Amino acid sequence: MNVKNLMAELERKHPGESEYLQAVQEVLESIEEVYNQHPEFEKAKIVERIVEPDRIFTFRVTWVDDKGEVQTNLGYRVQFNSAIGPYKGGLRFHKAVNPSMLKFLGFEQTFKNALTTLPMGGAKGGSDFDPVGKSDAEIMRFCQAFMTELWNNIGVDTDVPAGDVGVGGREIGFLNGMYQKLARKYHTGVLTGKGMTWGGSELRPEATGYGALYFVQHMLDKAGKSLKGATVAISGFGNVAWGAAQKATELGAKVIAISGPDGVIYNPNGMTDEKIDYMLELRASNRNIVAPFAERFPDATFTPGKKAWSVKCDIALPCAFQNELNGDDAKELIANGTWCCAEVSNMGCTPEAIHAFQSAGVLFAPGKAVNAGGVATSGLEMTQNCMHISWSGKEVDEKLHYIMESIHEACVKYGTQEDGTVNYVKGANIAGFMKVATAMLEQGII
Ligand code: 2IT
Repeated sequence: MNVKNLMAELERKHPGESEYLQAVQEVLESIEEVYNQHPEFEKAKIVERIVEPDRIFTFRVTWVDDKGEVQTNLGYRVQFNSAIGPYKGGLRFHKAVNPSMLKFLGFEQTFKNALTTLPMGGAKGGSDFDPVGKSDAEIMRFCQAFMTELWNNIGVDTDVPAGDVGVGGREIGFLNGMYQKLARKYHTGVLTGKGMTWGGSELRPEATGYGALYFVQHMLDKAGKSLKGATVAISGFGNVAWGAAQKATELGAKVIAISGPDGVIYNPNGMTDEKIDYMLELRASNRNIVAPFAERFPDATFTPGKKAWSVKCDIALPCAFQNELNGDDAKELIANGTWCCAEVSNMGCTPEAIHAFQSAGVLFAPGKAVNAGGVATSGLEMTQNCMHISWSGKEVDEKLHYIMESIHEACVKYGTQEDGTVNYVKGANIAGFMKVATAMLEQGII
């Protein structure tokens, strides 16, 4: 394999798909050396196959808003790779959703799911529907309209969607209701992230953030550091940021920043249960602003237009969106003494930021390892649904712990460098790739 030639070919085939090309390039650069030691991969053209999705469904979603006006959005499902199991991955509702974004997410999901130890292939989907400012009734009508197109392409053993940015428990409820009505199939396992009374798993809402902090714990242990007393800056205030803030606080760290598109909240005294609960209220309001946090809690201050990375912290946890932490942000963090950055969002850091962290000796781990606890717990939800049982929160948490530890071990196995430190980007990419590539190789040319 020659990364430069492969990337040139992909750029020619998929011009302008910047997020997708960025995600592919990162993985190819990490695996190049190992790949070239496997002539059987080269012969089966594994890499040329693995970078292209199996298929993409694109559809129109038409619905009527509260004013009676007809609205039209685009809907997608990218079924990326099914070599190790049925397609699995979230749905993102965000105004910037396009095929490039969903292809990058589906590609990342394929390797992330491989890391979880569970048998799940990779997928992603969503819509350019913008939930900001929408009423609950509008969100319901949109979800129903979206499912009228999607239902025929998903299923318990084929493709199992879940939430992502803009899709939480409320949306999964509306989507599942419509799925059952259309498909006349009442298996509880066709979507994950369900409510607790209709097949949801304990701890699924918390799992992405909790899993991320378990991973960070292992990473810090290995480096002889600890979360205790560390200051943490978190971007975002949604489901992922909420779980991360909760677990970081429980493990003895102080969460001193959260942020939104409108600016940053500086929270010098750390989180309380009340503050963490309020994050849920902020999210549910559909306004996508974080400023009211400082009105509600006077010991916190709001600065408009600033990112979480402007706050001096030990540990930075991007929990919002891709490329939300760039090279300049990384430099600012490094100058302020940050010694660890773990991506909790998918591809939260730009390549320049990752490079800056790695050159400065900042502990860095990529999203597909750090945030895999979310989809792993979705996998556990599928298992419970298929067994028609539900595990206690304690049982799910134990399994989540084990999975995050396994992912950390896989990163160490494939990412340990000559000086004994771990390159987690390389480790995660090689570990995920080796599993999917081997599965593809053993199942022939299809
Ligand atoms: O990015 C992700 O891993 C998710 N949005 C969760 C996907 C899932 O199927 O639970």
